[in-house]
Amino acid sequence: MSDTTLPRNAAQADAESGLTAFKVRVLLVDDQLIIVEAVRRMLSEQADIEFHYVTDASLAAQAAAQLHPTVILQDLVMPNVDGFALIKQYRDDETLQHVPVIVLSAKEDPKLKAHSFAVGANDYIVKLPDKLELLARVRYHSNAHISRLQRDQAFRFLRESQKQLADANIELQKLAALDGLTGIANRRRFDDVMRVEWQRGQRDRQPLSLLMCDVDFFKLYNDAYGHLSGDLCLKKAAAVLTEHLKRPADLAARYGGEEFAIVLPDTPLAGAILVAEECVRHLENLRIAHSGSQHGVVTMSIGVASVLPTPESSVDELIAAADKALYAAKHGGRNQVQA
Ligand code: GH3
Ligand code: MG
Ligand code: MG
Ligand code: MG
Repeated sequence: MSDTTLPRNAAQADAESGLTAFKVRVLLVDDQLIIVEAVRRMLSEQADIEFHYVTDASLAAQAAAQLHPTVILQDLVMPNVDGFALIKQYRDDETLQHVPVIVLSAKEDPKLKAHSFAVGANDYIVKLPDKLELLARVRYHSNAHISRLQRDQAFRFLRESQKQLADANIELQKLAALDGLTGIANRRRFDDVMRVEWQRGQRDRQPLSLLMCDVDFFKLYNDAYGHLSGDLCLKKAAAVLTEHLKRPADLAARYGGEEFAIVLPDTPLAGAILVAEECVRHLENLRIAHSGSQHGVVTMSIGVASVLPTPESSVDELIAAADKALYAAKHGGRNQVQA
């Protein structure tokens, strides 16, 4: 087993810290302890430099992957393992391929130098170098690598932030279309959907139906049971309306106060009246006590209108027609549908 100083959790610590404060972290791979000691002495007084080493070259790649060094000092001649092969191995490893490698060679030999660079080394020093030179080269290569890591980290952070912002925007848009009390579509969404469905109906020559729904004697309900009970009652009415929608394109919206609207694209009058009847009966059958109503329970009235959208007609006319039918339902005794 080789003599090493590897902290097992160095990579983990980096990953957990979020935005990392990078340190110069040197990994020396050399089989000779005397060299290890000499290099250690040269680097030991530097507060910003962390020194690690491995003397068993067969463990070098694994050690480097664990440690995330900012620079590797690499011996060339070691028992069993060729330093050049090791450098190639680093370059083939996704996590190590960008880590600068300084060859620490016994020989001043142009061929060895050339080959070192050819297999992917970043620098070449002859052992033992002067302390000042070693420090300068270690710092130079480490700083370049740290800049790269910081840039990668900043890009990742930016990408993640952009994604979060986009997600938040989608959520905001959804929220902006919803009524705060009942959770169904709000007036703004109703207006948007009406405009779109009007155009679609014109293009496809399909009828567009609108239901205007209004809770009966709701002012009296508030007076008798209080506003909080009134709010709860509106939530129940909204739930009743959404329950009777049959197609994905159908929309129930809170039009305002205790009034709701239902948009039914591609639906003729007869079909729309059926949906309205179901809603009126359903709310009545909930039997929510209402002392101020002649029915004794909460009810609603619905006016229904349907048109074949044309360039000559308008959304406002459809709304006015449904309003008029609603007025008739109120005057006809409430708790009913008129068209
Ligand atoms: P009608 O049968 O003719 O529709 O009588 P109404 O009392 O329901 O009609 P009116 O328009 O006079 O009263 C509507 C009431 O709805 C008055 C208002 O206080 C109440 N209201 C509107 N919005 C809300 C709300 O968000 N919560 C509660 N609790 N009440 C609301
Ligand atoms: Mg050696
Ligand atoms: Mg009203
Ligand atoms: Mg009302």
